[in-house]
Amino acid sequence: MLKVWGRVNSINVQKVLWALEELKVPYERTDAGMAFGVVNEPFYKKMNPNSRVPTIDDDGFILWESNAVVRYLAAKHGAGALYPSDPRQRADSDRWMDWASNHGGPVITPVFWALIRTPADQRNMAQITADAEKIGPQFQVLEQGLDGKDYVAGKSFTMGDIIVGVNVYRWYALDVKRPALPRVEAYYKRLQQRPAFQKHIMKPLT
Ligand SMILES: N[C@@H](CCC(=O)N[C@@H](CS)C(=O)NCC(=O)O)C(=O)O
Repeated sequence: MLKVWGRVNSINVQKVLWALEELKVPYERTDAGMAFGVVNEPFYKKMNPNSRVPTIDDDGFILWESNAVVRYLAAKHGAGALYPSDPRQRADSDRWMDWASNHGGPVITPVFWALIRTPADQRNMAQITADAEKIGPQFQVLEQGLDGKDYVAGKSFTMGDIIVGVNVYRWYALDVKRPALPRVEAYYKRLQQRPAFQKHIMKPLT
């Protein structure tokens, strides 16, 4: 059976769990990372020398880098659906995966760490407010991208929605000011209808 290493409160692990749930692929998961340790053990470093999560073992095929894992799983189990067969729709889905990892996600990370993983008495609220203000302009790009679309690559849910969706959830789950972005809000509501999103993503941030 496919094995996944990684703690469930990791955004990168969540992408993989969400994809597996959408694809209805059975798996075994082992906690690893942060308080769980494991990532610095020799057997783990042999699989993933980055000492990061997630890592998967699919019948001896070891893969890390969460977006690559989601692409692999989508290609293997979701061809023509999660992994679009039309090259342009696939490129569109891919583009939004890269956008989320290079633009949408990185502006959320400092705010997430400051509000969720920093004790209240050590938080620099002025810095958090300034950092939170950088998120809206990035998500304005998604707002434009969703014009005329239900999902990032068109009418159907694809792998790109997983990488964008985990970041959308984090932004809305953080106690920060957000500009009104009607298409992003409607998209977020659409994602919330998905049982796999409810199960793996809609959890308190820790
Ligand atoms: N680009 C990598 C990043 C992996 C990464 O940084 N994972 C974080 C968790 S989100 C991690 O392993 N942190 C250290 C830990 O959990 O011990 C990916 O997408 O898989």
